[in-house]
Amino acid sequence: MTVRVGLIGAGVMGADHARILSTAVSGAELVAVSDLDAGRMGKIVEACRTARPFADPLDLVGDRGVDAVIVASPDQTHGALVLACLDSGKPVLCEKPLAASLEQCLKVIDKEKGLGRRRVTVGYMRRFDPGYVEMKQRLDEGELGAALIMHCIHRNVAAPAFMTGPMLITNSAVHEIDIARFVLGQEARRVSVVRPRKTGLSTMQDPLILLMEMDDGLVVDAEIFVNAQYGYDVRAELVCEKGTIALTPPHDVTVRHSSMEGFAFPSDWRPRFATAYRAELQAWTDALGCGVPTGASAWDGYVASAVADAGLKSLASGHPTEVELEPRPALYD
Ligand code: ISE
Repeated sequence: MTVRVGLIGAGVMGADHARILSTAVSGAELVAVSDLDAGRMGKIVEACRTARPFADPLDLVGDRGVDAVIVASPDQTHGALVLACLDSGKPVLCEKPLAASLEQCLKVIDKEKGLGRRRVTVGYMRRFDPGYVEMKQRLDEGELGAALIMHCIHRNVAAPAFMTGPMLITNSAVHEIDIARFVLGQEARRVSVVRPRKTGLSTMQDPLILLMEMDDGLVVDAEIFVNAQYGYDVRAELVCEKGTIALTPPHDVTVRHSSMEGFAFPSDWRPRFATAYRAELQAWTDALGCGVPTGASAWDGYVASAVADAGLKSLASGHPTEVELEPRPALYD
């Protein structure tokens, strides 16, 4: 059976999801797209002839020809659209963050609990990146002993115009929060944000360092630098009792030229995480037919946002902030 997918949001990520879904995922067909910008929406309809345009995203959600929805609209619209999908009983893959407030994340969880089954997947695609998957697997195998420190680096070329200071945490650092939870299998208990000297190329606190103290005392440090200029660069190294595990820079060739050796950095996250995005969409599609989604759940989305929220408080106060989590409902065990 082919799943008929509707896409809300035709920006950078929406267009990428549309392309991947139409060219590299089996068992799904893009049948609808909605965006406030008719030009962007039109481009997707033109590239993907099976997609009908919808001016109103709620009409898309309610349309009987749409079986499942991808939400890739601006961050502040996510929560309401996910709730609308749940009202229609439709599965939804929502880009991160799950919602703009913790209250709204909890509303999503409540509604999903009421349905009695998981319908929401949050687009923390790094969970499908082969490097992070192997890092987790090797840690779980136990040969390296316990993890002590996780070092993370998250650098973007330049922040988009809509990026605000808090978004370094709610939009970028949330990936580090989620992947640390995924790899380590632990929750962050306390968060501190360190403010290094600011780059002169931005008015925001950029870079910043997010420090997470995890359940059993191990520490995760994540440098977030969204105007790093030279390329999109994501790194991670896990320091364990008997060794380390680090992601290797993903590139196909090394070039030697003019007395130098090197490789090119991608300009953003789409090429860097291309394998992960495709695997995420395929896994989501496969689960729609037969069972429980394998990606990040609404609970994972809530926790990432709760840790980010503690980070925002620490950024404002300059002090470490405890992470407060609601009890985890059985649906997410
Ligand atoms: C962006 O929204 C993403 O999701 C990227 O993966 C991340 O690296 C970037 O910092 C975010 O702004």
